[in-house]
Amino acid sequence: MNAEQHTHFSTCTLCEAMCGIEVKTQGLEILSIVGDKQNPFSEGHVCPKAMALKDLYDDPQRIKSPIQRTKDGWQTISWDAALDQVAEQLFAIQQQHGKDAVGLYLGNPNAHNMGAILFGPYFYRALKSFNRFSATSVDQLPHHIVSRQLFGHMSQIPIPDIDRTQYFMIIGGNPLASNGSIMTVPHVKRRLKAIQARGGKVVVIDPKRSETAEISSEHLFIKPGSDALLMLAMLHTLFAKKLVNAANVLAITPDLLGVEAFVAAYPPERVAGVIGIKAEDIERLVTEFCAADGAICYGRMGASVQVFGTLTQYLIMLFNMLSGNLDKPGGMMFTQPAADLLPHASPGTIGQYHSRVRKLPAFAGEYPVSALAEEITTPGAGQIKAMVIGAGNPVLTTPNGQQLDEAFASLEFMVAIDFFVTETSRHANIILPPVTALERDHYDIIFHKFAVRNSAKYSQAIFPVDENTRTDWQIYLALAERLDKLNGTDTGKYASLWRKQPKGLIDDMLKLSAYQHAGEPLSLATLIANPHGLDLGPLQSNLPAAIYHPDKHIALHFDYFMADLARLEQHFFTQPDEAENVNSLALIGRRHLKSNNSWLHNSQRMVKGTNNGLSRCTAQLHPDDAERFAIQDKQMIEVRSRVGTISLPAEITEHIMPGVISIPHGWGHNKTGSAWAVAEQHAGVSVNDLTDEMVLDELSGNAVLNGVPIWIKAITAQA
Ligand SMILES: Nc1nc2c(c(=O)[nH]1)N[C@H]1C(S)=C(S)[C@@H](COP(=O)(O)OP(=O)(O)OC[C@H]3O[C@@H](n4cnc5c(=O)[nH]c(N)nc54)[C@H](O)[C@@H]3O)O[C@H]1N2
Ligand SMILES: Nc1nc2c(c(=O)[nH]1)N[C@H]1C(S)=C(S)[C@@H](COP(=O)(O)OP(=O)(O)OC[C@H]3O[C@@H](n4cnc5c(=O)[nH]c(N)nc54)[C@H](O)[C@@H]3O)O[C@H]1N2
Ligand code: SF4
Ligand SMILES: [Mo]
Repeated sequence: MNAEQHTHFSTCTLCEAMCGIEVKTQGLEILSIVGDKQNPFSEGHVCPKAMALKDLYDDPQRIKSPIQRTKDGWQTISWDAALDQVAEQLFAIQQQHGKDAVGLYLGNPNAHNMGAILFGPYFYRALKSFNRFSATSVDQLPHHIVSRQLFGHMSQIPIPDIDRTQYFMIIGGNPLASNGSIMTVPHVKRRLKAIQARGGKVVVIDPKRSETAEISSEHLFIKPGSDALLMLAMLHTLFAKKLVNAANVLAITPDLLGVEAFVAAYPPERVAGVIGIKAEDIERLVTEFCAADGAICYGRMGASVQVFGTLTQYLIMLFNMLSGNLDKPGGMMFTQPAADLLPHASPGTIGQYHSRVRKLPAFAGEYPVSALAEEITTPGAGQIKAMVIGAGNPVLTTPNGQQLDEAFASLEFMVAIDFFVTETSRHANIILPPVTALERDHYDIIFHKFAVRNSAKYSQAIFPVDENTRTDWQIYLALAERLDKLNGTDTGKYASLWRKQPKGLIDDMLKLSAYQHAGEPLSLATLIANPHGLDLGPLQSNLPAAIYHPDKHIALHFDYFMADLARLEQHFFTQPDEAENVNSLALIGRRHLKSNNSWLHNSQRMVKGTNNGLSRCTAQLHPDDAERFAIQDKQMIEVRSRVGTISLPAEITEHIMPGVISIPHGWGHNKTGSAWAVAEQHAGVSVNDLTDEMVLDELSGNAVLNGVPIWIKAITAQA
């Protein structure tokens, strides 16, 4: 007899867009996943990745019980034995070598996991190690630092009010592939087209004519890594043309007009040749921007993971402020989520202490991940001897991944909280597998805060709890409790935490909210009763309440940010053109709608289809560069950087700026010992074997993944 069919309304957790989904199940089988048309926020939109949630659940290689590496291969062990062993090993290593001997790396999926966000910290605290790292420092670290300094909290980040803007300037973001980032925005294509339909403009500044550039009103190529110069020239123009219009923030930002002195040295003519955008175009962009009733200057990945990523994001924020677009409808606004984590979370501390080997600054309790390998391989007190990896694959996703791979092989112990044997977790002694996204309750505690409308939605797990499965929070809490016990720390709090669960904290936060539904205050029960989610209206102006500094002023911290102008001058205007640099190209990355960093390649549905006969892992280059280096389309080429060499097919396209080469990240599934049969057939190579752990955005320690110098040559005839 067939089990009954059920329909569940849930949320896709794969990217930041928070699309509502309708999931049909029968017994323990997922039958289908489609967009939830009744979801007021995503209105039925999904991208092809939504079905990957089913593939992930069904994946025959997904790990469902803890496994331990033995000389005879991986062996299944019980949850109790696995958790005990992990806690005992970590404790023993810390007893012998000190607390910092255990390192922690947290990957991107944690941000989509309320349990890991709310209960993971109990584990990190029990660990008491300063050696903490995460994917933040290959990503959005500059945004956090800018928000921490200006607005007083690392996560108080202004969000594009896309639905009301008349001018959307996108610098280094490709939302048509990524579905938006630090801008939770389902159906972004429709919303971008709507700007144009209401007479507004979408402008894309990108070294690649990306999918987003293709549907924009105007696209301008920019030389990778030079966005800070563009922003300086734009700010210069704002003052030179007397377009400053910052009445709404001047009273709370007394030194705002002081920006003029810092940008005086950057007229558009001075930077044009360096960045590849004509002076008159820079001036025109500024004039158009200021004429629009509601304009957004938004910079994302491309602008962040570069040599001046933090300075660029800072200047972008100054530009929004000085043009009167911060906190203004149609500009950059502060989302007010129903469950607000910010008042309960640390605002983030900058540079309070530094990494042991390279003395890189910590931010919010984490060191830059570019320093991880050296902290493992450099002997001395505080050397990392064991690693905990939670939902991350840094061997493929962080700079000089090859070096990190070797460093991981030298560890005494590793535990990975992951459901695959990946390029990283293959080094683990024990893998603790949580359930997949649809099997756990979900509330987007991070991405509701970054959304382009105020909204709230709680999704319950689509399958009943099974005593053989664990969610991430259960794993973290179980490890924390064991570690505290071994350390002789009071474990009194755990009984109530197990009872409360992360959803209890969500309920508490919802009850503090000013929002109401049907005349009643919000609570978990309200959201459970409304499984399509609640729309809580458009973004609202919220200054000065949005400021976390006690004086409610925006603090510009010229001393901190503008100090980087000296490095910028040195970098762009006084560096000698070394002979080798003449033949170098600038490496940039790219995303594809059917990938998600390193981990959806084991789904046949995600990797199938051809790219003009090639895999998706290609090196895109301009016809002029192909001719210069005598490279044919689809020919295998060798790409070399300071740290490594990879070989992959060339894809010649006019969509890329001359002098630039684009290679996607997250590929390179060819390492012995990982267990991803489909991914291995589409292995590709890892671009992070080229990115350089020694080149950083020095202000923040963020990795530089864009603008990396590389050298190419053809290696065979036609591939
Ligand atoms: N060159 C280059 N490198 C980049 C980037 C780039 O643009 N260019 N982008 C960077 C960015 S923005 C990011 S965020 C990083 C991402 O870097 P990482 O976070 O290190 O890598 P992911 O590929 O996201 O790895 C996620 C891992 O978590 C596991 N996982 C998935 N869901 C869950 C879950 O719910 N619980 C647990 N415990 N595990 C889970 C997956 O199986 C996978 O192994 O990559 C960065 N690297
Ligand atoms: N399909 C899919 N969606 C994803 C992800 C994924 O892997 N796949 N990853 C998710 C994650 S973790 C993140 S952080 C977001 C990121 O989302 P986005 O911020 O939109 O990032 P990308 O799609 O990588 O787009 C970055 C753009 O910057 C351009 N660029 C590169 N260098 C420079 C430069 O120096 N200057 C300028 N102006 N532009 C430059 C690139 O050509 C590219 O078009 O996407 C999320 N969504
Ligand atoms: S856009 Fe993002 S959230 Fe929406 S279905 Fe695709 S991956 Fe999921
Ligand atoms: Mo990211």
